[in-house]
Amino acid sequence: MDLETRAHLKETVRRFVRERLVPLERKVEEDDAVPAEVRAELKRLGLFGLTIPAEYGGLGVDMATDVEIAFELGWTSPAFRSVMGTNIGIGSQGIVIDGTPEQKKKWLPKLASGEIVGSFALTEPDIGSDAASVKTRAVKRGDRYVVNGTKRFITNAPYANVFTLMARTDPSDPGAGGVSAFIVAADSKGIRLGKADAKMGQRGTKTCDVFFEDVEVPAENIIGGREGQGFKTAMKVLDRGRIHISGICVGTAERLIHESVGYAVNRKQFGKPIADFQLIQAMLADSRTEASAARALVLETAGRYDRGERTTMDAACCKYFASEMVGRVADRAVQIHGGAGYMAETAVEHFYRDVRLFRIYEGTSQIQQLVIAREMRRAFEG
Ligand code: COS
Repeated sequence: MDLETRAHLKETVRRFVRERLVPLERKVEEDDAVPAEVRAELKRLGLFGLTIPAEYGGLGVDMATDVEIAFELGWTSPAFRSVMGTNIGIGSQGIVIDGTPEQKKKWLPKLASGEIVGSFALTEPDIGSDAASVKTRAVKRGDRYVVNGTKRFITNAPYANVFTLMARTDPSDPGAGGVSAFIVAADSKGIRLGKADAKMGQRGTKTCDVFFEDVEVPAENIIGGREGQGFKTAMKVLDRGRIHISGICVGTAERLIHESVGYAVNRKQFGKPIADFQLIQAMLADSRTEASAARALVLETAGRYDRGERTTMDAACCKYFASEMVGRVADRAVQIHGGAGYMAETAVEHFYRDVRLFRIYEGTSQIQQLVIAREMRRAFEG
């Protein structure tokens, strides 16, 4: 994508977010749903195909552009991004990164256009951070696999047409090597959805359990065509996803800072704007400094990703720092708003709840710390 097209895309998304989506935030909170017409508009903008290569009908942006767009999308409620978030990220990238040419040709054009929704099924009732211990089983029978198991908290599962499913194909290997990734059509016989999860925040995003009962999956749907690669595929998907989520965290922090400055300038106490008080100024300055640091780290990491460097550690640093940062910024935003910040009328109230998830999904902060330390040690020991 040339620089001019990239600038145009960014400007289009910025305007759409600020003029169309921000005014709908309260409605999304109240309805716990994104209006259907917004889904259609996001499709028309091409955003479902943001990261899918142009040869398959997507916009095929590089990581640097991906995070620039994430900065813009982060400005509004996470529910809007979630509409196409799995198609952009964890619901398509397994196929983009490790899929066979036939798998790419079959699935990516429809994911890029938004005709179908992709979803990523890794987490299970007993398997969260310990992702290599997947219990869902896929047993080979002739030219198919028969899948049994339960997946939990699966984002966009209620809308999904296709799952990237991690299942154990080799029961003799209880770890990462026994796991394979499959492309599973959501209308396959034997798939059942649980009821929508009731969540702390991120209203309008949908997650639920997915039950697989003797689901038959064609053997050709194993991602990359080889057993035992599924955990690595999942990790590569998450390496990319973590940079994107970090971009979203930066965008949300900047929105919260915008709300905070606006409130501090207009709210008067003791006869003057609270922005005149140094204790308020300190909170604003801390938030701006931390958001700027996260922005720089995310851009630097995206550039390195695009240059083909190994960014597992850097992606974890981004996710760890940016998600913790936006938690602090949201907390200060509520504090600056005082009593008003605790009330549902202000945007900061729902963002405070929304951002809590960023420290948990796509790897908790503690998992990011573990990945960072491991990579440091690996580099040192060679
Ligand atoms: N890219 C490519 N390959 C990777 C990788 C990466 N980022 N990370 C690990 N691998 C490979 C390893 O090289 C190893 O391969 P070999 O056996 O050939 O050497 C294999 O995968 C197993 O790796 P490891 O031993 O490090 O796996 P662990 O079980 O120790 O797990 C953590 C590592 C904890 C980092 C991993 O399970 C994880 O990220 N958990 C969090 C999961 C998560 O984010 N869940 C959120 C829900 S999904 S939205």
